[in-house]
Amino acid sequence: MNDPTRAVTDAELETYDRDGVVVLRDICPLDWVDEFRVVLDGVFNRETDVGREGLVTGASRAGSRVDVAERVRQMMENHDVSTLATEPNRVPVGRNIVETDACSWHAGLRDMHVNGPLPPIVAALTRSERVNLYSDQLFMKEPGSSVRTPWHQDKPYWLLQGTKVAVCWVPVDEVTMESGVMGYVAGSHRWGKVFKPNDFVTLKGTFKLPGLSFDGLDELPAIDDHPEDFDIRRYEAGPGDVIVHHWMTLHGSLGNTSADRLRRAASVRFAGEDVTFYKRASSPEPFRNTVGLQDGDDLDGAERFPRVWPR
Ligand SMILES: O=C(O)CCC(=O)C(=O)O
Repeated sequence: MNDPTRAVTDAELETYDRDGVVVLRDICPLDWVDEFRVVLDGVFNRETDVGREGLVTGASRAGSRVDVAERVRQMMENHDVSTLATEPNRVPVGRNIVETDACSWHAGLRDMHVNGPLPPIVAALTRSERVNLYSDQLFMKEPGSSVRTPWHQDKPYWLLQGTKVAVCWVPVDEVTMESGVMGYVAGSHRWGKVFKPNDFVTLKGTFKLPGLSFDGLDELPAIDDHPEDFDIRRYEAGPGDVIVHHWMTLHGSLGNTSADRLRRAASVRFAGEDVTFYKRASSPEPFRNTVGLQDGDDLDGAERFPRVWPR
């Protein structure tokens, strides 16, 4: 149950290298996905007072949790609605939870990242002899929540340096064009640019958090204004599938505008063999001030980044 159902093919490797994203169909055992869904639900539906404080302090040991739909509803009162991360002309209903770094406090979730099917997949795609877990982010878009995950690139958010960073996006529901399909700008991992990190609440805004610096970072291109200029791939996906992207690939998702489809997924982040710690000035990670490593240090030096491959 813990191994992938099959090996990554040469064609999939080639696609990942060329496009910076690849869809691996039917690669996770369904009984593993069933268990994963239960664990994710436990996180999404628990009673908690964890909020976005960690984003401000960087000292959280319980990650951060934001109901983006709730925040957008509040912001609609005094912001230009067209700048907010919603589908046009929609008022979000229900929840749109973004839960960051749950694997740092949830031992069961962490165990599924460490001992499940993802590590050998990442080792194959990044051609790495060794892989460490970095962190995770869990996404739940309730029907009608209509909040997009705006276009962004992961590199400016993370406390890492290197090239072999891969992200596994693992859906536990059927995700359709209407229920929050993921989109990727193919080839953008090779543009050589690092973009200002999006704040996830507006379509183009960046974080206004104390201590962060975006000096030297690039402005995000206006992808939604000129979609024809970009090679945008949207992939519907469901239980058993994993979409893997390179950390420099631009990506985002549409809002869940469906009437009755719940859309839950985990983004599990891994570091391959050339990756080291880096206290990145633009990183809003809620745990950024807790790691205790120096720039250039091996990730093995921190308990929160366990070695996951070889097993
Ligand atoms: O599920 C989503 O909407 C966004 C996922 C994401 O940004 C990621 O996998 O890094």
